[in-house]
Formats: sequence, structure tokens, C-alpha cells
Amino acid sequence: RLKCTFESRESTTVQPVSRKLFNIMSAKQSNLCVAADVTKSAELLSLAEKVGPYICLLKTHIDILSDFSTEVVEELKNIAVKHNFLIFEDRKFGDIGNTVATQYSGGPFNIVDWADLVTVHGLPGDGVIKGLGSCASGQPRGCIIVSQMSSSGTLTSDEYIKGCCKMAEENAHFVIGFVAQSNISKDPRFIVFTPGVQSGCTSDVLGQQYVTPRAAVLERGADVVIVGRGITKSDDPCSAAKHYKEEAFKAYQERITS
Ligand code: UP6
Repeated sequence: RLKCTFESRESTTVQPVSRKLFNIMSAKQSNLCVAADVTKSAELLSLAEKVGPYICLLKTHIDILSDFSTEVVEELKNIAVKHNFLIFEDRKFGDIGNTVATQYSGGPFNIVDWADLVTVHGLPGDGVIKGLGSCASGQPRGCIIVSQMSSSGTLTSDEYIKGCCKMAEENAHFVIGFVAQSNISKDPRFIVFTPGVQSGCTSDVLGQQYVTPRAAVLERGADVVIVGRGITKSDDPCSAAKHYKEEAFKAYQERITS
């Protein structure tokens, strides 16, 4: 997985969202995902416009918007088409299949309608994946298993990680990869997404731990780096996104050629 190009990995999977993401990563030369953790719809849309050209994915926490409306996700979908990126709602579903199915396809957010990708915790077992999969009804949708967390004191043990990998292999029609901090899977189909990435800062006051984009890709095995406050809190999110995009993609190019 570590040495394969994104182009070659596209052909190792039939999962439609995974193929699309590999395709965007190659076309835009970007393995950057921005964590758009802002609390107002206007801020979310303006950030998406600014960073859109530099990202393969935009990650949302839609439930932190204080003024959510169905219009904001419609607008976000348009911006995603315009700049060719996918939308990833980091909902971290973690309940029984029947419950997550109703959370995914109902409530105020109706996530299945607009998010290409969502996250799930492996904790409940694969009913969580089957529950979400039952809602997709023909639309290209997929999930990512949060297998190893970036926060200090995380309970994601080696056994837990192994269980998440097994769950992914057994549900590869819907699972496209992992949120992880290390090279947990050798399978080239699966994409490793690594949060806790920021240059020039090693932690926050609430347990978040950071590595640089270069270390994430070259030392930890990240395919896609997820950057939140490193971009959103910078004075110029547009040039910060461009900088992180270049750093992360350069590290990937070094990895495949070293
Ligand atoms: N995230 C982590 N660590 C994980 C899983 N997810 O930080 O193990 C998510 C957070 C946040 C983003 O929910 O949206 O990644 C990181 O943001 P930051 O770069 O501002 O710390």
C-alpha cells in the first residue's frame, strides 16, 4: 500500500466512492482533507470556496452549525462539484445498526442525502456498517472506520485495531478505509486518513496530539492528511491549504519513489 501510486490503487477496488477519491487525488495532486470545524453556515461555505481548489475531501461536523438548514448542504454540494472534492461527514456513528440507520437517513440532517463518506466506530461490531449500507439505496456512499485515534489516552488498542481491519475486509463493498495514526493495513484498496496534523504545534489543551504532514505521510503511513485548525485558524486559510496540500503531496511522492 505504501509504495503503490493512487492511480494504481484505484484499480484495486470496485468501491465507487473509493475509486472517485483516488481519481480526484491523482487529478488534483492532493491528499489533503480540510476539517471544516466552523459553527456558522456562511463560514462553512466561504471556507469551502477558499480551500476547494486544494483539497480532495472536505470534512464536516454538521451538528456544530448553529444555523443548519437544508440550503447549506445544497450549496456545499454545488461547491464540491465546482472544485471537484468529496464531502465527508465525520459523524462517528457508534450504535446498533437499526439506530445508526435512522440517524444516517433521518433527523434534521439526513446525512445520506449529501455526504459521500461518513465515519463509524468499530466498537458496536459490523452491524453499524450494515445499518448504514442499508440506507444508501443506489447512491455511491461509503464509510471509514475510526480505528486508532489521535487523542491522548485513547482506548484503541492493537486488538481493537485488528478487529477494525477484519471488519473492513468483510465489508469492503461499503468500507473505504480507516482513520488511523499508523500503517494499520497493507491492503491497497483501503485508504488511511490521518487527523491530528499541524505544522508548528504538537498538541492542544484538550488532548489532541499533532504531527507534521510530512511525518504523517512518511512515518505513519497516512494516505490522506486531515487538517483542521492548522488551516481554519490561520490568517489566510487559502494559502495555508495550498501549503499543506503541497507538503503532503510531496511527502507522498517521496514515499512511492523511495
Ligand atoms: N478527529 C481527530 N482525531 C481522531 C479522529 N477524528 O482529531 O482520532 C477529527 C476531529 C476534528 C479533526 O473531530 O474534526 O479531526 C481535527 O481537527 P484539528 O486539526 O483542528 O485538531
